[in-house]
Amino acid sequence: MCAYHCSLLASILVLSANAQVALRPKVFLEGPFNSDTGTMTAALRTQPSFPLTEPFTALGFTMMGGSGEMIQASVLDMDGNNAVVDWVLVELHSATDPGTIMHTGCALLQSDGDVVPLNNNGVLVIPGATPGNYRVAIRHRNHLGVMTAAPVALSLNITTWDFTTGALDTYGSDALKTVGSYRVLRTGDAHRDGQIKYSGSNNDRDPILIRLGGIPNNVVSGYHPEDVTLDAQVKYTGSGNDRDAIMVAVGSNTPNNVVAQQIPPVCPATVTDVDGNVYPVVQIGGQCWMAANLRTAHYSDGSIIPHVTDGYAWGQQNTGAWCNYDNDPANNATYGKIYNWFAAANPGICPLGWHAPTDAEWMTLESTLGVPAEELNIEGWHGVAQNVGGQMKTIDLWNSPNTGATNSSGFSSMPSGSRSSDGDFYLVGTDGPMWSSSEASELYARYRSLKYYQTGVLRHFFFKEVGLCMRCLRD
Ligand SMILES: [Ca+2]
Ligand SMILES: [Ca+2]
Ligand SMILES: [Ca+2]
Repeated sequence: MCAYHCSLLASILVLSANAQVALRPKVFLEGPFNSDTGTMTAALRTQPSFPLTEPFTALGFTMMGGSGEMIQASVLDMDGNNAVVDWVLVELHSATDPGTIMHTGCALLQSDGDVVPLNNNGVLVIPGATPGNYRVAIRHRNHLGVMTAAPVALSLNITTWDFTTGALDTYGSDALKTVGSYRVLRTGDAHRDGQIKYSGSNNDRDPILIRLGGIPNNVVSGYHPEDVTLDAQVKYTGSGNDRDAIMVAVGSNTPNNVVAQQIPPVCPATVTDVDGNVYPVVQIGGQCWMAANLRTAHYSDGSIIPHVTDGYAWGQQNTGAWCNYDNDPANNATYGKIYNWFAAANPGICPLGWHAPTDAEWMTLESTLGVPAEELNIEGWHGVAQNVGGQMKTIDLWNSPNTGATNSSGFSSMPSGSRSSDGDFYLVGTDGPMWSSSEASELYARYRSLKYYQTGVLRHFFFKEVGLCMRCLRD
């Protein structure tokens, strides 16, 4: 406990439960903070719209435990230093990969900064977390979150982290704001995307005006994300308004400044290949996948992947090559490039820090989306009853009936077709086959495919000289 930052307090309590971790964080939110008293105003708790169910799941936060938790309305009656200011989300991140969230737990924040369990009393226990080393992060729905710089040992012994004094090293750069002698979480992320912007696209100021029906002098009461001061009112003008709080956050003289949260995202929003192509990224379970097909013409070391258009030559390749479907460059932007397996299995095919998925990594994806364990290893269609293919297919591009397509996973699989070993092109509009890096035998390699009239995912193998599309997975 308390291995790195021992200005911190630690005390010992033996819990009777299974091996769990107990912690007592302390944090201040800028919006309701009063530096004269060193406490936060707890104005939201008296609002009828204060949620009794944790708000984070509905807002799309990554939940690794604690989802759906509720509080008793009576815990909001507590007054004084222990009055409830708002919900916060406590995350335990991997010690080795700071972007990976291992466990989450919902908690209440008290006026004096204590982060406490949902009964507003005692010591927080994170569901499912076992003793070990973690980075501890705390998030709020419209303040920028914070994380410990170094992994810290968590155990049954209560560990206290005080983010309010400046003594605790935090992850990234300048994660907290200094107010008097205190450190606080920065407010102003009304349009919640992990950054505070006053102007430009996706800024945090416009949502305030929208909440007010476009009338700047309106005031709307309640529990709203645009209330970045947490005084239970959304205001655009006048004293204590929420717009000024955002302007102050970015700097009154630098309205175009952007202040970013210093917690690494679980997955980056995009990834860029060596040619400069930018791909959207989707998180599915613990995996970060490209949400579009690869279209690089170079390996990540900059060397060229040969472009082979001739059909006979294509079938004779035993080294990496690419082409576009029908040799038509117009297909590149939508469907990406078609690669033979020799290119797909080259360690440099994906951007640095990314790789072609193995057969097992495809299974991880399939399992996350609901393919039963007993189906994962079979040759053929998986997850038909669970509509796993439908969860992965784009709702456009595919030929009718595009059975089951919802793209609810965000994977955005496209019917990109293939090139056979005779050099001909097949199946655009109907099939979306994608390589794995795994061999099936000397002549064959594993792939996955989706089909326009299928709800499942196909696991099968093709000759290595066949051309299929590719997805990359973050290491
Ligand atoms: Ca307290
Ligand atoms: Ca924002
Ligand atoms: Ca307000």
